Amino acid sequence: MRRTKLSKAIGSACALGLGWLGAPVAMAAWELNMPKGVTDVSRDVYDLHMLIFWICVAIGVAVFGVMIYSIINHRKSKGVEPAKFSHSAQAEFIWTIIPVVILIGTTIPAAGTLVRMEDTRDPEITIKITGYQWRWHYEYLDEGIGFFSSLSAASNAARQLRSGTDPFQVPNYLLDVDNPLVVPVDTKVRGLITAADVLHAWWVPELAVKKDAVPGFINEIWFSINEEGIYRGQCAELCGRGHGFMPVVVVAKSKADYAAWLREQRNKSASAQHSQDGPDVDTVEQQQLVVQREQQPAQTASAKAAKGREQ
Ligand SMILES: [Cu+2]
Repeated sequence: MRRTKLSKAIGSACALGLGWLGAPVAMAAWELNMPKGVTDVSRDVYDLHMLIFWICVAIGVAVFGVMIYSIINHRKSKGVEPAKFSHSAQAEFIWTIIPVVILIGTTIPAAGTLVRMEDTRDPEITIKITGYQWRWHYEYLDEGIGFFSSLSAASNAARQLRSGTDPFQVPNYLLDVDNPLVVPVDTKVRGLITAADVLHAWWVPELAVKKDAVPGFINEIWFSINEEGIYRGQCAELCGRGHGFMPVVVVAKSKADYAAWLREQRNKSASAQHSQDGPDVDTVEQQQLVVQREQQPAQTASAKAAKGREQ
């Protein structure tokens, strides 16, 4: 009688577990799994992740299955006498050979994907990506254009202490920028990633790219996006007070739209250079100074306001 109850309980627990695993729609809605992404490499990474996941599930089911079976059927209360042997060459051979086969079986596809991820040869576009406290700078090396990408004004206003704005009402709160990185689809884009102050990391899950930005070093990444769209990410290396406020936004446009965007950017930078009123901002360092100067009055005002509140 007790045995029937126990078997029923185990059976319903297993059914529940299998039902949950077999519900991809529900899982997608909960965003439990990693995204499939929009590049061939990101899909390879996803497939690899799922392959390893199912191998782990099979190992878990086998190990816990044997354990639960042994606990139930070989328990002391049933009068089972434990085995007395202390050595078994056969058992040792089996528990060595099975992990070796699993390791080799997972290493082969993993190595192939890793090699593809690192193959930055023959890019069509090269962009230098520099991390700053707390914004990104993108420089299109072959086009002579570059710009800073900072947290959007709406998110920046809502994040302030006692801003009075409900962050849930701000679209893409903390995941939106003023100037996104714009790239064409079906094009091999190489990123040269570095930082100008402290460690940062450029991370866009949909591209399966996450790479450290290290001052004094250049790390390489590449991606070729298959679908037009907006892909969002964040800095993934704790880089100071504003770490949560330097998102990454990549906009993938059709090749024609990208060419139009490029023309617009060139015109913009040409008119900025010829303007007599504006400061001359040829280099990244000069641009950063301009940004700092623009922010200083606002920071001083907010510091004064904070001081006023304290008194
Ligand atoms: Cu950062």
